[in-house]
Amino acid sequence: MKNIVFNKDAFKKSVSDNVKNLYRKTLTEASRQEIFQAVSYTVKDVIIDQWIATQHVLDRDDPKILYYMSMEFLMGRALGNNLINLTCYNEVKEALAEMGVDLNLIEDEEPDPALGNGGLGRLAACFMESLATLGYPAYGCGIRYHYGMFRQKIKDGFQIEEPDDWLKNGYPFELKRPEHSYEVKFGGYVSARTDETGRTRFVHENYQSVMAIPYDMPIIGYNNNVVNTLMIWDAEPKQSFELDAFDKGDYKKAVEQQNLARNLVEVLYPNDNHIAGKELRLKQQYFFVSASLQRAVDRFKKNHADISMLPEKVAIQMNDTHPTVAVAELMRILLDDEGLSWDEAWSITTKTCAYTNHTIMAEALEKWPIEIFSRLLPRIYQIVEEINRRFILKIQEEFPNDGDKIRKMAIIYDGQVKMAHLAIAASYSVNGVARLHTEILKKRELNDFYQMFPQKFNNKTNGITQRRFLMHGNPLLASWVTEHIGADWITNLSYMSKLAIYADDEKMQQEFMNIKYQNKLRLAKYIQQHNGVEVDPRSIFDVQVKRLHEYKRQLLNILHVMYLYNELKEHPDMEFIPRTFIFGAKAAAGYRNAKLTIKLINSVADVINNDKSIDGKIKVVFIEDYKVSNAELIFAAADVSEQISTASKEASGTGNMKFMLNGALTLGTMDGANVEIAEEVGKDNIFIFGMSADEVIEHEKKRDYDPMQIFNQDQDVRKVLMQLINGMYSPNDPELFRDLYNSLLNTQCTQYADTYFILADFRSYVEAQKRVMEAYKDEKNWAKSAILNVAHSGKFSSDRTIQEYVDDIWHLNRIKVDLDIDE
Ligand code: NBG
Repeated sequence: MKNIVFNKDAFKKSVSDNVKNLYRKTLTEASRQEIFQAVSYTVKDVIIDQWIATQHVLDRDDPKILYYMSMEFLMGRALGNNLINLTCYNEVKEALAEMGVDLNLIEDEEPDPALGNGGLGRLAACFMESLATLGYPAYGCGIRYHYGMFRQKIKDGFQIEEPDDWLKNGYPFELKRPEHSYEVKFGGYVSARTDETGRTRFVHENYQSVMAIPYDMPIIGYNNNVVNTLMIWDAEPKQSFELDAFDKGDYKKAVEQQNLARNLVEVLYPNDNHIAGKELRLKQQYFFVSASLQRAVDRFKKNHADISMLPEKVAIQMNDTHPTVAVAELMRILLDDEGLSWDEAWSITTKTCAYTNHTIMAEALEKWPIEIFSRLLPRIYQIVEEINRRFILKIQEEFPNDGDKIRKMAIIYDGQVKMAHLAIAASYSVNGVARLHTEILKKRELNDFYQMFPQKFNNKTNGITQRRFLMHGNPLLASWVTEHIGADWITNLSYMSKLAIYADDEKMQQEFMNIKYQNKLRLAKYIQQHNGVEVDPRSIFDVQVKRLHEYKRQLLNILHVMYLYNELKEHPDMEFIPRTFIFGAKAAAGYRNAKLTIKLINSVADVINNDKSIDGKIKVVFIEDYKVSNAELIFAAADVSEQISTASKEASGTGNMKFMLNGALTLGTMDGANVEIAEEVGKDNIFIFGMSADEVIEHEKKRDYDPMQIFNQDQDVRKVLMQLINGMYSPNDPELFRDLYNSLLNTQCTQYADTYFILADFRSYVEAQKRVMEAYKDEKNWAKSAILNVAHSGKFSSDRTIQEYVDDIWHLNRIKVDLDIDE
């Protein structure tokens, strides 16, 4: 059944009416932003019917529901993707064209809702989309940050952060739901009272509280009428100056309570894979977790009198440790509100909560000082203490003669609350996000826990949604694929393998390369407009876009560019295929080496792009404000995908999958999901280099790595590093890049010199880059490899990932939504 009978005239009339009603303007008088709003409201009208119908199915069938708890949802723009999933993108485009409106320009008016940092937040967004497309009932639970990920400006080559005021014009795809508001309490103290039945009750007093107000955003399944909900919580003060009886007349407290509400959800912490450890962050965590759980339990209780049935109807997935207070909050609700015994409450909690680990980076592991935790969340802290007490008894039982285990595994130790330990103790499932990552968790990082609970551990290799990253981002390639193998890939990406038989077909190769060329033209135009740099669409587009982090080794990439430039200067006639090195990356505002690396990339770009003597053979481009919307253009245009993290450090990566789906060849280390990409596509169609994870871990253990040796022995390395400190790229301030130089060589500046093995992998990277150039010379063979990359991307759909979560962890059933349910 086609879900929407698109009525062009009705659509056009609705858009004109909306412009009139919203702005008192005719279409010709309206601005693009106003037309964007009007079109979005028209689309929302269509969505609402499906949304209501989906809710009615949930009410009628009472299926098990997933609550996906995440501090981050990096949604990206909604309009285009909503139209695609409603299967009326082309019809709307046509209708608007008849009205003299270009849909692409209208889409550009939408702010990117950037309520996330990078991979972790974007994964949550892809998961929401796949859940809806597969028809699984799910709520995303998060925070309605007033300011999302900062907007990046580049000034004199330096990153400047500007606030992302994404709500400034009003966001048409959200719906405020004040009728589902909840109170969330902070601070105060807990006293124990004995009630009339003789039971001890814990009463929370003298607290401050805020109201949590949910805003719902629709998550539209592809062509199936299913509309799930992302509920993100805003904070409002409890009725101005309303205080509990206890505090009546306390003016100061009333003001504090108002300020709490005002600050709580103001801004997303812009750290990726790094914890700032700020008190406000813990408040944010408890705030959205408490509100979401209260709503989940209320919803459950509407249909069920017996709370012990909760695990049959509710699954809670914790996206990293950020929402881990959920386990203690659920215990609190079950103990204090529902009056269950500890054992009953624990049994329910540990059948309901599951945890995903997204990193082994030490600086990303959440540990809260007891002082902060207990002061902010006194009752929750009591509960965590009791969980810890019982957990330690279990550890002693399991490892009777090993006192060290308690030190290593306790939830509270050394004055800190360790959130990962709490998550593992209270979850029935602990998963990593790529096979290698999960193996490292089991064998090393979480080995103690794995010994104790082997049955909890499992792997769920990440995935991405092909609806956004192919259909929407690369319509030319999407149509070409459909033309040749049909449209099944849209909802089952494994069908892509049918393309493989065409990989040797020269006509197909040409068509593919032509599409790539068109996409490169599109990106070249964007770069011209945004950077004022002209790039040759016939050059190799070699791309590294992702968060700036030392372990992701953007520094290795730019050092290689510097090396290549030296080579070209020394051997002007050497064989060379023109190359455009494209970077895009935000650095956390306080991360000095990351920001300096951005400056270095821009400085190198300045020198090389303006050196006439190399004839434009190398261009370096830093794309400002890398975000979901320009990412789609970039993936579509890439020839080479740089995935060059130090092996063992990148848990999975998901950009790697988006490039592959768009027919770029990976140049990468055997890290994260690169390992599985290599396995799927075959070693002839990928460029692998560098140390293995085992080698890296071995050197870390032995502490026997000495980058200075490489510096002394490899003249090319030496030359490039000297150029960091001789003013070649910073004539006015030769010391500018000293810290980067030091990070590679100087043990005094960092704990270990070259923590991320950049020099160790440098030669191997240079060799791999040579292989890339050799391969590109043979255009037909390159096209073949590129087509095979698309063909073998099937595994990396988030549809596959979600189905595995459903089969192994959540055990949900699909719903079916017919639009005439109410008629
Ligand atoms: C990130 C990893 C990535 C991974 C995403 C999604 C965190 C803490 N982790 O490798 O660094 O792809 O999570 O799983 O942001």
